[in-house]
Amino acid sequence: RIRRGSIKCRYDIRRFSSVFLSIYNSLVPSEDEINKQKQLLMSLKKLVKKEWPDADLHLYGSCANSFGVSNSDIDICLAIDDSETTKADILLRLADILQLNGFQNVQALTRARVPIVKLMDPVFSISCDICVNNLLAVVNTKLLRDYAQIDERLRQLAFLVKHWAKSREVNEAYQGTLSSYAYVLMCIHFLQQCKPSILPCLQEMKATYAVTVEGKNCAFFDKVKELRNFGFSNKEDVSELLWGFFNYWAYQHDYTNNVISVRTGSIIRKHAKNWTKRIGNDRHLICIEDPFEISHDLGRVVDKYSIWILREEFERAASILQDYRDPCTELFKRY
Ligand code: 3AT
Ligand code: MG
Repeated sequence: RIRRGSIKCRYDIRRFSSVFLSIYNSLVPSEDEINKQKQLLMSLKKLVKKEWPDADLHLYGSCANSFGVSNSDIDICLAIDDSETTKADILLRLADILQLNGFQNVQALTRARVPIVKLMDPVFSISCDICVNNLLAVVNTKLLRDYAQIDERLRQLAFLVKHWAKSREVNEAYQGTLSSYAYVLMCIHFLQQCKPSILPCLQEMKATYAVTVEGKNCAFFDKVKELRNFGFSNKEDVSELLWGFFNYWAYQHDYTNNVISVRTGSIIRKHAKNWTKRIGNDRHLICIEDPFEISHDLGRVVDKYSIWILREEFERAASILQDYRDPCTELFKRY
């Protein structure tokens, strides 16, 4: 199957920039919401410290990586010494403490791929997941947050892509489509490879931040304030980038041979990673390398059925942005 996108939009896509920006602004969480999240974190910290004085809580995921739309759930990681006990026991004890302190819908999911306690805060009605010692997620959260500070177009693009993915129901990793984390990495990759590039590759630069987590050396340049002018020579705005993103995933990406890699700021061949054939449930039909767990393909959840859904959706989005007189409503139309 060979399909090609056009290089140009039929209408001047910049005419829609203000509409896209107002959609973006409507998705950004308010100060008030962020303060409520902070207060919830503080009250949870107090409870945790009382039981485990040496433990701590860290926010991760979209409430901390700056790609969270308003009213998202919040993700929290409990950092604790688990050498003498199991994660499951810690979670069960935590669930008891939360229940005793008035939290609602408390549930310990100890058999999940990432075991968590779910809860709802009775004051602000914020839903929250707490995991144990998932420190790689805390570090990848920092990487995403640091990228977001370099150029505001990343945040604009990623919010619109996430909003599109949720509206079109292609943001459900357990149903064979992609996680929010995967979409943000796809946006970062797109802005790294565009010409002139809008984002650098922080992991290829001199490391100013380095930690070892689960035996993995996580190091990158994090003095991102110094990179504020990095993408200056690229004048594309959010509407052009959104169209470019969908055009890239619809027509330009080589799904047969290539892996996108934010870690190297470029493309890697599937051959080089041994991701050429299905092993178990890992099919590697769209390959997105995790920046730290480099044996981990975030596209592995995509199966031979959902890859077609995804690619059809990328093509649909690209063609709407290319040909429609008024693309904004159609693009985000509920599936
Ligand atoms: P939402 O706004 O909640 O959709 P999110 O960024 O919070 O977006 P998730 O709730 O799916 O995304 O995941 C929470 C965080 O967990 C995001 C990332 O730091 C980490 N994470 C998620 N999936 C993976 C993965 N497959 N590998 C490594 N880290 C992951
Ligand atoms: Mg989340």
